[in-house]
Amino acid sequence: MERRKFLKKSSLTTAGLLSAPILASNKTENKGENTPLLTETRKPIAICTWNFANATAKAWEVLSNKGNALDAVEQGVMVEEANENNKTVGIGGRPDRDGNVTLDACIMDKDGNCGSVVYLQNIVHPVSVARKVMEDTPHIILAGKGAEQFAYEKGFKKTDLLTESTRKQYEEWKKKSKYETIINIENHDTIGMLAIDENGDIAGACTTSGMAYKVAGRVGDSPIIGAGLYVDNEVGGATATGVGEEVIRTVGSFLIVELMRQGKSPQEACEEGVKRIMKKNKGRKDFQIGFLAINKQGETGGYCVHPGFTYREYSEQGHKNRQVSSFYQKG
Ligand code: SD4
Repeated sequence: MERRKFLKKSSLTTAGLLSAPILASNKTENKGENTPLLTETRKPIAICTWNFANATAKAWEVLSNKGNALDAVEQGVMVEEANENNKTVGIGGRPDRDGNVTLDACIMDKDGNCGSVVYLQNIVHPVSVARKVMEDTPHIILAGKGAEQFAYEKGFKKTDLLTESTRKQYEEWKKKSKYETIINIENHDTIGMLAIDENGDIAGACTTSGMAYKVAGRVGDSPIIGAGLYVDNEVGGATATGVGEEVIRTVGSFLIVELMRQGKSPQEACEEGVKRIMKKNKGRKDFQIGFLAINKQGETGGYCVHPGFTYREYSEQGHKNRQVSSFYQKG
């Protein structure tokens, strides 16, 4: 009896606390869901972390042929999964400290459906396995051996993901066996992609081999819905690259989408996302994070901890590599 009363009271209090500021800010600042209706939507459009021109070109090919955003982001990031020279995604990705390449990926559609694979081995296209998890199972995340078995059942081929070049680098690394992040160089080529199609619908995908030489079994932010990727078709989408542990701690991509819902531009929301992380890491300079966001109108923005992060954008206005400002300045 006592407990029931308490629960009822506390949920009312929580509801009161939560709704008050939202109502107030809508009223006084006229921000949030109404504001975007005032501008015309820029669509179709595809953006991705870093300078992956071939990936956005592929996404654009899908979008400009009236394809949907979900197909565009899947096919776009697949370009990097298949690219052996990208040492942080798919085949050719750097292994964990035991020499195994383990992949993380996720995908999310306009209806909030999502699928994810974590710690997946021997499959070149984890994003497509994630899409199968989303479409063909009642689940969202499949891990490790189970995810691999599921992939084979869906017709994916077993492939050795360690290439000659990553094998050699790994042998070299083993001599010291020192785990360290090297800003903008070693660990940061994860591709996160967001797209809006002709219908104005948004989808996103994110795929990575994670941090090089990580502890076996480590999973980063990239396949975690809300951390490495989040899409809300009413508001926009966000994705992340960099040291995943820090992105998970702030549920970074979800945070950015929610900040946009409250009226922030994609740029402002990404800046706030990085600032939240830096607040928890006062004075730390040894890691990079890059956030990328798009809102329902096709406005884009990005922000990072250290200079060096860029993002690629493809729309009717052209195919551009966008420079991103950073929390710390050069030198
Ligand atoms: C991770 N966020 O696994 C990923 C790493 C990354 O480019 O972005 N690499 O933490």
